[in-house]
Amino acid sequence: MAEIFTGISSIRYEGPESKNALAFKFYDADRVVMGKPMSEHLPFAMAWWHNLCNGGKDMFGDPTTDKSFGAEANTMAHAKAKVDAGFEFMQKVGIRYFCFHDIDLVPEADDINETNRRLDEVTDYMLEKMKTTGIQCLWGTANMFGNPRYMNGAGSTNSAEVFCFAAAQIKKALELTVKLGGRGYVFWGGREGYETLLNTDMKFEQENIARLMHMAVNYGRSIGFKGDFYIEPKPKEPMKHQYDYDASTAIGFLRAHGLDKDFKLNIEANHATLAGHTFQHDLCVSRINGMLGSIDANQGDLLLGWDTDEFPFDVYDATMCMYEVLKAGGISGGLNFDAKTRRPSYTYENMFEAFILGMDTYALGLLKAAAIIEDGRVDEFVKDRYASYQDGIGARIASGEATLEECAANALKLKAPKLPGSGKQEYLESIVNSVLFG
Ligand code: XLS
Ligand code: CA
Ligand code: CA
Repeated sequence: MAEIFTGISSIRYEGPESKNALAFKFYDADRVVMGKPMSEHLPFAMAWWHNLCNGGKDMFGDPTTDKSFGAEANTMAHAKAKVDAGFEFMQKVGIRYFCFHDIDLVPEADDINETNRRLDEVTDYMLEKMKTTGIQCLWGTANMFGNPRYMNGAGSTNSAEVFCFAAAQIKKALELTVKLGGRGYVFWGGREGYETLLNTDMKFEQENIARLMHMAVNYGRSIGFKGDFYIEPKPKEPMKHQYDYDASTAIGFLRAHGLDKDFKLNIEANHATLAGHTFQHDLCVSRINGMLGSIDANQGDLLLGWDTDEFPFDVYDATMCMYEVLKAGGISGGLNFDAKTRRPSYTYENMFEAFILGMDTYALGLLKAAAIIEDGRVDEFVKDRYASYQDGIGARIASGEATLEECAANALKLKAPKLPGSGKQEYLESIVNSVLFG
């Protein structure tokens, strides 16, 4: 098998002083941070769709990058060339995981039976590569948004026939995820939403999504899938309203339908900001509910109102992300670069530069988050801020023993409360700056 990314060798750590575009400045896989090597804190994954399938096509123009990898489009030869390219790429970058949608792997046939046969063939080929390289599958999923049959959703579709096709795709994608040893299985409900309530029975649609998820859990467990199922929240795009709006909404849905034992969340940075939250907000909501499973590590552009899926370079965001991950005691999933190079960055070398940027950004995020925790001033401040709940009436409130009458009597006795302690936001922000840049 011929080398695809010729002229690019394995990417090495050279340190912050390095000017070599094809070297890591901060990601040093074996460096131990808070008791664990960076590579374990940061189980990075390559998204098959962006890195191997997406050539930069957008609504206004054709692809700028050639992702044929020497094979004819829409053939099994191309599917296998993508496997060759993907494994060579991951080995050179030092990425240990990948994520996939079913139809990222093979061209979809008119007959789903033939698509399934192709999927079997390509995953046999992937499995061989996985054995020789040690590269693993982070998660699998089914693309239930691209094909026109999903115009009205998959679980939420108005057509029982289409619902069955979604079930068939999930069944196969779960089988493939088990075959490839995937840690997780994702539901991103891109078309699970609506354009107008004039034609939509929202209650029925949401219940049907839950029914489909229950079917997936039952089947997955029956074939030995032991990993987590994930919902990946996103508020909009492609639909105007998507049911999995944000982490809180998705957790409420999972609990309402008895799915919370089998599901966690896959939080994507760019989706959180589209929902009007910071990335950290949705990570924190997931963490405090015991549901932080996996992360799609990208970033959006706050000047644009859509999902730009950029490689992350914002060290503040990466720091606050890793702060949540460290507070969660790690995640069972990983950090998937659901990100694509900008359209004018069209060379193979640019693909490597993008991953170097993302991995270095998260390495910095990890180092800085650990430093904030080790510094201790932020944690200490937060603890002190709630000190009034440590004894007296405060302790009775926190333990759930106090009654409304008791609290009210306390207020009447005090006549007027003291002002609560200062929030000192600016002081805390300056601590973060001095930890980041001091
Ligand atoms: C799209 C989503 C999608 C999921 C997987 O916005 O990010 O790529 O991660 O279906
Ligand atoms: Ca996205
Ligand atoms: Ca994603």
